[in-house]
Parts: sequence; C-alpha cells; structure tokens
Amino acid sequence: MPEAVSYRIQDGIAVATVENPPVNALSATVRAGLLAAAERAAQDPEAAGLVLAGAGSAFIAGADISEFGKPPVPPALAEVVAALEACPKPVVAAIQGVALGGGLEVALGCDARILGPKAQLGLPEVKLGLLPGAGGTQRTPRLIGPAAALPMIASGDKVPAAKAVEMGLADAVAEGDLLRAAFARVRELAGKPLPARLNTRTDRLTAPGAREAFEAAAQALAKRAADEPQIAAIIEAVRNSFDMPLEQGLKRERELFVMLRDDPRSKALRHVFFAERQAAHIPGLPKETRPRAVNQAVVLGAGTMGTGIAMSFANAGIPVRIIETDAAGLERGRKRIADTYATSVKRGSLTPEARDARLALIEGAVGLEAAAGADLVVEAVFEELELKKEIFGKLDSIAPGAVLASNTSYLDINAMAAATSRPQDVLGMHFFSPANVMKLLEVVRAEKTSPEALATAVAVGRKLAKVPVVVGVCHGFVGNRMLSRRTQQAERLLQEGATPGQVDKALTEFGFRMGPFAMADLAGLDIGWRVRKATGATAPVADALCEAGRIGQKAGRGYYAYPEGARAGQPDPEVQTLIEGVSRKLGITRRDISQEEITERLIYPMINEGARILEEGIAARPGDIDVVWLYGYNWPAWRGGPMHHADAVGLPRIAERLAAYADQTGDESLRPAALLRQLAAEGAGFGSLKPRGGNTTKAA
Ligand code: 3H9
Repeated sequence: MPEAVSYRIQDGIAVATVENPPVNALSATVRAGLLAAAERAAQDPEAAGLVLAGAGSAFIAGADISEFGKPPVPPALAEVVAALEACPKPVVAAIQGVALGGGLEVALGCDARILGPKAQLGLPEVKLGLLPGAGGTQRTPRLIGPAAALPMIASGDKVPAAKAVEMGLADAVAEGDLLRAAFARVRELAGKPLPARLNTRTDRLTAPGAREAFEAAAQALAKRAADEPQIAAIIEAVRNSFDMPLEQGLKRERELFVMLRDDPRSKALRHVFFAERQAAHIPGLPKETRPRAVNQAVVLGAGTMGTGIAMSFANAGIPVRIIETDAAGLERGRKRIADTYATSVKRGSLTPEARDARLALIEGAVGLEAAAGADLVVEAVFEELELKKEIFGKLDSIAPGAVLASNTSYLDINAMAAATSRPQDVLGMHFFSPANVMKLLEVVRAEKTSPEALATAVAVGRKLAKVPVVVGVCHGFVGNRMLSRRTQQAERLLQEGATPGQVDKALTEFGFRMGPFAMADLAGLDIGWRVRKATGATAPVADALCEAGRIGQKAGRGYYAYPEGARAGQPDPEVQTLIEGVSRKLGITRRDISQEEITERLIYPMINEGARILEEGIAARPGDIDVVWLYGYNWPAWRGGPMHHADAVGLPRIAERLAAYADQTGDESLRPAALLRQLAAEGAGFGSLKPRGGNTTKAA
C-alpha cells in the first residue's frame, strides 16, 4: 500500500499528494498524512512552501462518509486545517478535480486555490443532512462574503472552475500545467510577509451592507429552514461568522455538526448515498463483462411511456426511433413530445437550440420492420402478454444482435424471452412515469438474460441519467409489487371507517408529497379498473367510484371533487355515502381509525412484502429496494427508504404490529414474513444482510 499522502520536494517546493482511491476521501490516514506534511514542510529547509495536490480525478471528495457514526480517530479534520493555516510558509492547493466538503475546507486553510479547468468546488454536506464541520461555515463567509456563502452552502451544488474564480472562492484557473501554476503562486508569496489568512480576515464581514445582504439570503431560505434541520443550522452557523471570533464560531459549528450527524434524518440520507452507489454493484456479473455499444435505440409504442422513454434517449444524445402501428398514433406521439419540450422551453429549463438538437435525434416510423439496425429495442406497447410475445418473436429476426427490452410493469419477461431464439438478449427495462423525469429504472434480469445484455441495460440506464436497479422476475417486480400491498390496505381502511382525506393525510405527514387517493385521482382510476376486470380482481370502493363515473381528476371527480378544474381535491359527501354503502354491503361495522394505525397499515405491509422480495432473491439487497422507492415513488429521502425505515423503527415492533393487524382484520397477507420474524428474533436489521446472488461487480 502506498502512503495515503506522499511528500516530495520538487523545484525547492514541498508537494503533498493525496492518494486514497477512488475519490481521495479524508480517511484517518489521509488526515494524519496531511497533518504530517504541513508540519514537515514548515520545518523543511529545502521547502519554500507547500503545494497540496490530489492523485487521480478528484482533489479530495470530502470526509470519508463511512467513518461517520464510528468512534472518531484523531487527528480531527479541523486540526489539519488549523495546521495548514498556521504554517509559516505559503501553502497552495492545486485542485484538478472535485474539492468537496472537507476537501474544500482543507483548501480554505491554504493561502491560494489554483484550479485545473475541470475543477469543481462545493460544500455538499447539506445533501447528507449535515453542515460543513471543519470550518466551511466560518471560512467561506470570510472569503466570499456571508451573503454568497449562505446559498452556496445551503444548495450544496458544485461550482465549476471559472465561476469559482469569479466568486472569489478560488484564485485562478491555470493555463497549462496546474502544478507549475501552483509553484509560481508559492514563489510569488514566498520570502515576504504572507497576506492575512482567513483566521484573521474580517473585511468581508464588516463590508457595508454585508449583514443586510446576508439576512435577505437567510430570509429566502426560511421555508426550507422550517422543514430541514440542517438548513436552520447552516443559517445559524454562517450568521455566527458576524458575531463570533473564529474560534468560537468553529466550536459552535462543531456542536451543530455533531447534533446533525447523530440525527436519524442524516443517517437516512447517508444510507441513501451509499445505497444508490451499491445498486451499481451487480451480483453474479463476471468481472470481464463489457456492455455493448448503443448507438441507435428503438422504442415501440408512442404512448405516454413510449414517448417519455424516447425523450430520455434524446436527452442523453442517443438517436432513437419510435415505432407505431399507424400514422395517427405516431402523430399523437410526436405532438406529446413537442408539447413536453415546448413546456420546458417556456419554463426556461431548455434552450430552443437544445430542444431542436433533441428533436433531431428522434425519428418516427410505422411498422415493426423499422426496428432493423437497432442496438437496443425498448418495447412499450399495451400490457398484454400475448401481444408482447408476438412482438418479441418478430424482433428476434428483424433486429438481430439487438438487446430486446420490455417496459412491462407486471408481465412475465421469461415468457417474452421464450418467444425468441435468443433469450439471453431479453430483459426488462421498467421506466417510471413520467419516464423522461423519474430517475428509477428497474432492470429486470430474466432467467436466461446474459451478463452482457444486463450490463448493456445498466450502462444505458446510467447514460440516460437514471438510477438502474437490477431486480428479478415476479408480478410487479419490486416497486409495484410492494405498492399493491399499500393500495390493498388503503382500500380496506376506507371500508373499515377511514376517509380518503385521513388516509392521504397519514402519508403526507409521513413525508410523501401525495397520498394514495390524491395520486389515484391524478393518474386516473380507470386503468386499474380495467386491469381488475380483466383479472377478476375487485376493490369494492374503487370499483363503485368507477361505476359512478368518478374516474379521477380528468372527470372532475374521483375520491375527491375537483370543481371547475381545481387541482386540489375537496372532500365530497357523495363519496362518503358511497363508501358507507360498500361497508354496509360487506357487513363491516365502521369505526374510528387512528392516524397511527393508518400509517402503519400503509407502510408496514410494504416492508413485509420487501422482506418476501429479499427472501426470494428478487432484490439483492434491502438498499436496492430503498433506491426503488426513493427514485420511483418519491419516498421521503430523509426516511431513507422502506427497509432503512424498518430498521430505524425496529423490526420487533414491525413484526408485532403486523401480527396484530393480521389477527384484527383476518387478513393473512399481513402476517409477518419469515425473514422479518427471523431478523426481529435475532435483534438484527435488514441492514445486516449480505447481498444475495454471489460476488458483485460494479457496472461500467
Ligand atoms: C464532509 O466532508 C464533512 C466535513 O465537512 C466535516 C467532517 C468533520 N466518502 O459517486 P461515485 C465512494 S461530508 C466515502 O460512484 P462519481 C462511493 O461510495 C462529505 N466514500 O463516483 C463509490 O464507492 P463504490 C462531503 C465515498 O465519479 C466511489 O467512491 N462530500 C465518498 O460518480 C465512487 O463514487 C460529499 O458529499 C466519500 N465522501 O462521483 C461528496 N465519496 O466504488 C460525495 C464517494 O464502492 N461524493 N465515495 O461504489 C460525491 O459527490 C461523488 O462520489 C463524487 C464522485 C463527485 C466525488
């Protein structure tokens, strides 16, 4: 193992290089190495100054997030920054890639920050439910002014090189060799009194209007501050830079950091960070697997899903051909795409030039024969297995060599694969509506899917800026299979005595943007009705609403009333009468149901289904299930996903409540799954499970 921080003298200047792949996170050995380098350079007669550099593509990506929650190992990062700031010789950061979080805080301890053209600077701690904990909230305002520092820290966004210089966050973008430019800066500074460092500078704090500008920036964050504890803490800490000497401001920053770090909301957000990245590590994928190139995509079906998927390809710069069965269908699809892009242009999120470039990548065609020449085909036609089998059978020879994917939400991919002569090329690519917006992609690995086809779908998904999660074949895969448990309970809660408003409120207070019934009204109740009629399933309340023509917002009425096109539904006495009628017919005596019961009966059955999904190996890890819910169904990130939430609540409680609800309602689907019972009995959590399906390989 090479040293995490190497030290050398070059041209009379000390160079300390951080080398801690993959992203040079500030693990304990890196902190120790940086501290040693600062102390050594200070004493080293051969060194006129010190340059800090990062090996590889990152300068320093920040603290090692996996160390949070473990006992701290000295030296603390604050100590490292203080040592750099105390160095009697000039210290310059040479930043070629990302300097994030603690990485930027290290650079703020230097006399200058010289950037490569690809450098990106930022304090993304907020996204992990934290605030910068090694001086970022105190030194950034002293460098660029509190009114500029606050939005930068509160957004957590990365600042590109040129902009960083413009803001005064960095000194210059190097023309030519970065190290040479950093050396030149050391020489400029060496041999004369050093300019004031951030620990003594107060000019930005005392500038006229600084306080007023800061308070205006704080006011703009008032709403977020009420909802997110880290925003309130960031405002407090940056405000302290006016009112406290550096030492005291740092001390308070540290207290706030520790408080947030130990808050379950930050733990959940850190779990999300790793779960999202873990999902790219795919079990059973041989190391040498390489994805195929996808230079031409084909999407079958120009409906809502098909056009959304096609736009995803075009947005990523991949040429895509949409195929319909007739010209009229194609025209409707074209219009849908044009309208979607027009809205983005109107909103200012897309330039007319970018829209034209995207439109130029989308072509339309009639007839399956037009799939010839595709590298990847995504089928998004009606949810009818026989139709899909027929299409896959034809695609087999029309598009030889193409990966053949179905966007089905429920149907059996193995059956589609069996309709071809090359089942190894067949899999599912399940997008979520609206497909051009939602980040989740369930990549469904069928029985015979080859590693290469799987890797291709995952690689394409990443190019489309999606978060691909590999899942197995079953009815509804991971997301919809769990959702159906929630839908079932929501219907039963109405029959037993709850109102749509109470059910929706339970979920919005839990953190979802919408409850199941507001959601159903938005999506339309008729689709589910049609599916139920086809499969012989029933949902008495939903069926009765549909029979009464209450099919959702598009009809002006569903679970709620929408007078004159109102977007927010209002409770409707007619619905109440209808629900009470259903309860009577089913012989159910209605009762008052507490919000706690409603929440538990919506959430715990999903967790239970998640446990069954893990037992069956449909998902490799609980974190994969969490990612599905975060990016496919807007699960509140600060609750970390259903399986993380289960661990936070404690599995014994969940198992006990599920058993009690099963007894109370006679609904055996609520009985806790074997895996849930086992982990609860062991006092363990889902987080303790090892990934299923063999060794993992990170997708390219
Ligand atoms: C902080 O600094 C607190 C301080 O203020 C105070 C302290 C007292 N730690 O994303 P990628 C892993 S908080 C540990 O796929 P990319 C990641 O899990 C921190 N591990 O690559 C993955 O592992 P694997 C503030 C980390 O090129 C691998 O590196 N900093 C960390 O798409 C590659 O990651 C942040 O929040 C980390 N800090 O993007 C920055 N970062 O290979 C967080 C990454 O096993 N990181 N890993 O799957 C990022 O934003 C992106 O990872 C980055 C690279 C832009 C750096």
